[in-house]
Amino acid sequence: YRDCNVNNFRVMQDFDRFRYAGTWYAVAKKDPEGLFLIDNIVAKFSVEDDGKMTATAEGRVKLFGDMNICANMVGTFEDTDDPAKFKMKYHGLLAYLERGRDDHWVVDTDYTTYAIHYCCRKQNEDGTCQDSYSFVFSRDPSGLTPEAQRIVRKKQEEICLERQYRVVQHYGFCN
Ligand code: FEN
Repeated sequence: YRDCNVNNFRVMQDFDRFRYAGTWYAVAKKDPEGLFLIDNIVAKFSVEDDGKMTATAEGRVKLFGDMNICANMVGTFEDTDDPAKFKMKYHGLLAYLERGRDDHWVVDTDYTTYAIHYCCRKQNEDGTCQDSYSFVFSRDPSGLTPEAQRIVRKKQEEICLERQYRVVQHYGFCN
């Protein structure tokens, strides 16, 4: 049986931010409530000289009904006592884009093909998640291998989000 208490979710063991650095293409996502990146989502992670992890993300967002823009977002990460769990402060390069502070958990990765990210914004009384978002990342924009897909599906089940993802399209909107 499955434990959907967020505090009991297993995350990546011995997470290595240096190996995680570089470009990741979102190939699937589970949206939070409210505004979010739509598609063409690419994240780039770096490790600064002081050892802190930072990232940028771009993706299409829809403003005022039918105007599409490519949103450039910047995230800075605070470490916690778990190496795979961070607090991320983020903002958009344009003032009207969303800003905030989210958890940023690396649930699983092999560093070279796939990664699964998770954020719970709001927990229910029983510790399950009320408002979450999650990305499946790939080093290859054309998608994941069948082996990686199998691992990802299993992890999505472990974080109680099976069947809640949609494919993220890449058609060069932000290039
Ligand atoms: C993540 C990892 C890499 C760094 C960052 C990440 C998270 C990015 C988030 C972006 C949210 C963007 C929104 C944009 C917006 C995890 C990929 C930073 C959480 C919500 C609108 C839409 C419509 C409007 C105004 C703003 O502001 N969208 O009228």
